[in-house]
Order: sequence, then C-alpha cells, then structure tokens
Amino acid sequence: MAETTWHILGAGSLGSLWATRLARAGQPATLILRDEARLSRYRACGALELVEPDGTSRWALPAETAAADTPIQRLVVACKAYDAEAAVASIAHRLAPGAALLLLQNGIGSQQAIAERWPQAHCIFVSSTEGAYLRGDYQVVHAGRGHNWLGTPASEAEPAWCTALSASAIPATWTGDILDRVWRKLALNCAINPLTVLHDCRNGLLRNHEGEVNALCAELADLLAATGHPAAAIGLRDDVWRVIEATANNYSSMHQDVARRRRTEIAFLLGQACRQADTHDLPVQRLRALHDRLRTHLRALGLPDD
Ligand code: NAD
Ligand code: KPL
Repeated sequence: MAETTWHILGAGSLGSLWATRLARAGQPATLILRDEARLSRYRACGALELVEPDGTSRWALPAETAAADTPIQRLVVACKAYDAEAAVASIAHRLAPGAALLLLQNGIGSQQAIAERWPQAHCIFVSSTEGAYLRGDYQVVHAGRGHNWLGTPASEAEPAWCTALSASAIPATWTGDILDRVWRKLALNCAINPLTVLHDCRNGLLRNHEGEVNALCAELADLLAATGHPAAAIGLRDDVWRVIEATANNYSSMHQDVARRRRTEIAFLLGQACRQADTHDLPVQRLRALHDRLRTHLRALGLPDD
C-alpha cells in the first residue's frame, strides 16, 4: 500500500525544516503554497534548500496551491498562529475524514479554534523548541536543535505514523500532557519575548531586568495554576533563567519579527494570557501592563498590535 503523503501547509521556516527532513527520509511530502505567485517562484528555485551545520542539501519536493484537488490525509500546518485558521479553511474541502492535522503554532488559541471548527479532523497540538529561519526564498537554516512534543488535549494514544518523525530525524515525542507543555512554552515566551522587544535587546541582556522578569514569572505561575496547569508552573522561574542563559546571544522570535517589521504573535501569547486571566478573575497587573506597553510600542512602529 502506498505511504500516506505529508502535506505541508506553509513553506516558511518551520514548514521547510519539516518538509526537507521528511523528503530526505524518503517520506512522500508535498508543499501547499499560499498562491500561484509563490508557486511560480518555488518552481523557478526548483527545490527547497536545507542548511545544516554539516552542509547544505536540496530537496525537489512537489508543490501545489490549495486549489489542487488531491485529498489530504495528513497535514502539517506550519503557518503563523494568526494565519493558521484561514489557511486550513483554504484546504478544508480536501480533508479526508479523520485526517491528521499537526498544528505547529506557538501560543494558545489558534489550535483550539481549528479543532473546534473541524471536529471531524484529528487535531494534534505540537510544541516545538526547534529553531529555524529563512535565509532566502525557499532556503531554510536549521539554527537550533530542539524537540517536538505532540499530543491531543484528550490525551489520546500515539498514532502509528508518529515513528516516521523520529525516523526522519525530526526529534519528536508523543505526550499525554501536551496542554501543560503548550502552556509552559507560552509562559516562557511571555516572560522573555515582550521584554526583549521593549528593551530592544538580546535574551541575555534581560539579566539587567531581573526584577521585572521575576515578577512576570510569579504572575505567570499563578495563571498556569488557575487555568488547570499547575504542573506547568513548577520551576517556571528557574526555567526562564535557564532559557535566557542558554539563548543569551539570540534575539527572541518576537524581537526578530519586529526587527523585520512583521506581525507578531502577541495575541496568542500575552493577549491570550490576559484573556485567560480575565476568565479566571486573576489580577495579573504586570502582564496587563506589559501587554499594554507592547501594543503601544507596536502601534508606534506602525505594526499590527494584535
Ligand atoms: P514563517 O512566517 O517562516 O512561515 C509561515 C509560512 O506560512 C509563510 O511561508 C507563509 O507564506 C505561509 N502561509 C501563510 N498563510 C498561508 C496560507 N493560507 N496557505 C499557505 N501558506 C501560508 O513562520 P515560522 O517561523 O515557520 O513559524 C510557524 C509557526 O511555528 C509559528 O506559530 C511559530 O511561532 C512556530 N515556531 C517557529 C519556530 C521557528 O524556529 N521558526 C520554532 C518553534 C515554533
Ligand atoms: O521560544 C523562544 C522564542 O524566541 O520565541 C525562546 C527562545 C524560548 C525565547 O522566549
């Protein structure tokens, strides 16, 4: 029987990183690009390029737009959180019953929106600590080793296809506590990313703002507990400082988005934290003040504040 094709929706940084490694392992993988113009550019390039510490390789994956009509059984949704739902809507008519949707988005909110809108799909949340960026059109740099945690909010059993990820050198573990992991990552991102934008600094320079970081960690830990994820709150402050030290020379993803004048995922990070705090009547004054400051800052730069 023919192997199931991995459709990759969005050939940006993470989508290209996944697609090239699947192709290298001999897995059938097809890119779904946003429009005909991008498809023509991709065809002119002829392949995706994967840049790794030990060399560069080219992978001539097939590509199409949402308008193609082949059914989709397994879809890696690799768009930004604010684009993910519309992107899935564009291919929804092609989803086979029970299709697996791997949702790679950062933060919280986009995954739930997709799972609610397409209940017939098997939505899998993925929390990724891998690092990738695009050096040019269709050229992805694998910049940081990390891990991918996969699971469903209902803690379902691991699907058989999951082993294909590790076999493709995509470090992946199926977990029963995916929501704890997604929330923990949101907390890390809320404690680090906005301050790096407001102080215009690399992660390591947050050492100069220790009190601010610690106060945010305390509110975030309360929020994790209030939303039913107390396990994600354990050791949060130490973990935030560990990540700051481990990534001291890096700019956070939000800082990079702002530097490139791209929309940030603020609504799915701080915005979501503040909305959840409202739901649980939790007075998170520092998170709210940070959210307001960041939105004001983004508006002043002429960037979307959501
Ligand atoms: P990216 O901007 O590099 O790529 C997103 C791609 O999706 C773009 O190529 C865009 O054109 C495409 N896209 C948008 N709408 C589309 C549509 N309707 N149809 C087809 N394609 C569409 O973003 P990224 O860095 O790869 O991030 C994707 C998600 O993964 C984000 O939520 C991010 O936070 C998360 N993430 C990224 C990294 C990383 O290192 N890049 C690490 C962990 C998590
Ligand atoms: O994930 C990150 C990001 O930059 O988005 C880290 C490195 C954890 C900083 O918050």
